[in-house]
Parts: sequence; structure tokens; C-alpha cells
Amino acid sequence: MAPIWNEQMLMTGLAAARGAKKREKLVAIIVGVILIVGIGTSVFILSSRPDLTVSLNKPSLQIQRGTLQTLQVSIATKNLAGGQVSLSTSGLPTNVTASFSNPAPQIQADGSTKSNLTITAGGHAYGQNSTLTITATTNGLTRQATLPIAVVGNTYNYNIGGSYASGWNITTINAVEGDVIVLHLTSTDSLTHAFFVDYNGNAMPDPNEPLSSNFNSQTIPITFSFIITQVGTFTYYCKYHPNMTGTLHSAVP
Ligand SMILES: [Cu+2]
Repeated sequence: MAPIWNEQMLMTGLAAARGAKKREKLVAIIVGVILIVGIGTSVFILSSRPDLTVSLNKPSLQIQRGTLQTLQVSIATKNLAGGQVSLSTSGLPTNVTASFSNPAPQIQADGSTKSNLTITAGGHAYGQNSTLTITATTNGLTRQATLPIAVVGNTYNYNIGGSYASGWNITTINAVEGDVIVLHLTSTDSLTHAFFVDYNGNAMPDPNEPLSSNFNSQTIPITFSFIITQVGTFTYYCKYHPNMTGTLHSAVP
């Protein structure tokens, strides 16, 4: 009976195994080189691609009605030949205007440029939830930056007392959208009350409706401020006593 393994077969087997190992190594090296060249090429393509970015020196803007504010718009470019950047705005609140100190600034040698942006809120400006978009275009590329804007109006203070039997002692508030109402609230019967504006007419305080904290002191008022965010005629209530009502008239400024 022939042996299953002899020395010669063993040597041949070992040589074959070594050959296979060598081939594996070679394949690994080739794959590695291909990967490195590929990544390098991608990095080169990405880093040499033309681009521009627009940024503002403020994350958001609260602007008083009848005033103006100036922001700085910075533009950085990469791998662009130069030229001018054309700037524009959209999405301003009602009766608010925007103007650039230079609506077509020249790209400087370091690839950057800038312009001031003056936002003017007219005497009849309003709008709490606008988003201004600044668009920059150059060499066929367009990029944008956004800025939430809220117009703030006048501030009015009211000392309001409330009781279950007699309701609120002030039953009319006249204002315009964007006005800030500051209430100093007392309880004239020492019961616990809470003031809210019922924008949606369901006689319940809802998440987007102004709601004061509870108050029950006859002598030490709590202060509660809110910005009027809607135009129309609304009822304000006590959260606990629906018979305690008043009317908020909010007009367009
Ligand atoms: Cu009450």
C-alpha cells in the first residue's frame, strides 16, 4: 500500500502554498496602490473644484419698527478666476427693505469679498416669522445664506387685576402686530388666575398662544410679556375661569 504522503509530495505542496501566499501579497499591494491613487485623485478633484460660501455676521435679526440695522455679508471663493459676485435678497417681512452697499462686489486677490446689507423696517413694518434669503451668484455658481427676521413694534404696559366675580378690570387692549404687551397681573380676589390670548377661538390655551403663569397675589404682580403675532380681534381669558374675558384688537401697523 502506497503512503498517503511522501517527502516529495510534501515539498511540492509547500512550494505551491508559498506561491499562493506570494500571489495574495501581490494582489493586496496592487489593490492598496489603486485605492491610494483613487483617494488621492478624489481629494485633488474635490479640492480644486470651484466653490463659494456666503456668511452673515448675525444668526438672526430682531428689528424695531421704524429703525434700520446693518449686517455684513462675507463671500469666500475657492478656485474661481475672479469677477463680480451678484447679490440679491428675498423673503423680507412686510414693509421691510434691504439694500447692499455694493450689490456686485469684485472678488479680491485672496478670493474673498464683502458687502454691507442694510435692513430698514418702515413705520408700518410687521412680521414675526420671516426668513430672509441672501443669494450670491458668480461664475455660474449660486449659493445662499438665510436669516430669520422678526419685526418688533412698540411696548405697552398694562396693570391688570382679575377676579372670578368681576372678570378683568381692563377689557380692551388695542395694538398692532409686532407690538410688545407687558402685563402686570394681580388677583383681586386671591383666587389663582392665568391670562391667555385665544388666537384660534377655541377658548383654551394652546401651545402657540400667549399664556401667563399662575398668579394669586393682590399686591405683588407677576409680569408677563408677549409679542402680538397675529392681526385680528381676539378674546383673552383666564385659563381657570372662562367668564373672565377681554378683547385684543390687533391691527396691521
Ligand atoms: Cu381666573
